[in-house]
Amino acid sequence: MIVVHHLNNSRSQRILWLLEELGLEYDIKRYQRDPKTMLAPPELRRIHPLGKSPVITDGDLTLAESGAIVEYLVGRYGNGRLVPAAGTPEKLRYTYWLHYAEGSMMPPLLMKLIFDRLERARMPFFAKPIARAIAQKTKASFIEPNINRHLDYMEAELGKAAWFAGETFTAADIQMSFPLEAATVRGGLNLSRPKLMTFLDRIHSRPAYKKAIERGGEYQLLK
Ligand SMILES: N[C@@H](CCC(=O)N[C@@H](CS)C(=O)NCC(=O)O)C(=O)O
Repeated sequence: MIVVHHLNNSRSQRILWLLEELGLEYDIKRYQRDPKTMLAPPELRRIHPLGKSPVITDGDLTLAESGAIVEYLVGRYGNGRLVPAAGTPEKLRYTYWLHYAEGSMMPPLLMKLIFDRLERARMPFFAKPIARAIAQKTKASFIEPNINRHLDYMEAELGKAAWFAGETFTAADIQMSFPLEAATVRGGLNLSRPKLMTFLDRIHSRPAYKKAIERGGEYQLLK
């Protein structure tokens, strides 16, 4: 049986969604973020040394890293579903977006989260103006322009085809959901980028997405 080690409000929601799209049976082992630090609890490090979510176990196998989990699940259980045919331009686009989500889009969104928190953090009064100035300067000069460039790029790419890899929905769209959802809460993604917002509407209306939310529980992305 596949077990998803699922942290509330996290990327592991994506894996539940993929499993629902594939119609596979799975169990969920739940972990709660520390309400102050928002970090995963130490129990998750017993499953994988990094203690990050998602991690899956499947028999003797323990696998972390969302992209690797997606590739494993579609490869082992997909029977060709949710992946373009080998050797096609769509397959290359699929591979590109599967890696882009965590490799390129998440880093500036994570930096935004950290610097937003630094700006709001409690600290001695004399340190606050300095911390705020550093946070604001870093966001304005580096992080926000970077995020905007990514958003413009993805908006243009979704103008070329219905889904990220082409005209057919694939697991790359599942992998891309998390950075785009995160961008709506902390990256300034809104209706000024209609293709991306329509993409989110379309994925949110998929029955498998809804079922995964029902099973996963709380899914409020961090600000
Ligand atoms: N690139 C990794 C990132 C994993 C990751 O950072 N997961 C977050 C949840 S969204 C986490 O476990 N955060 C809690 C912590 O760092 O303690 C992946 O895609 O699996």
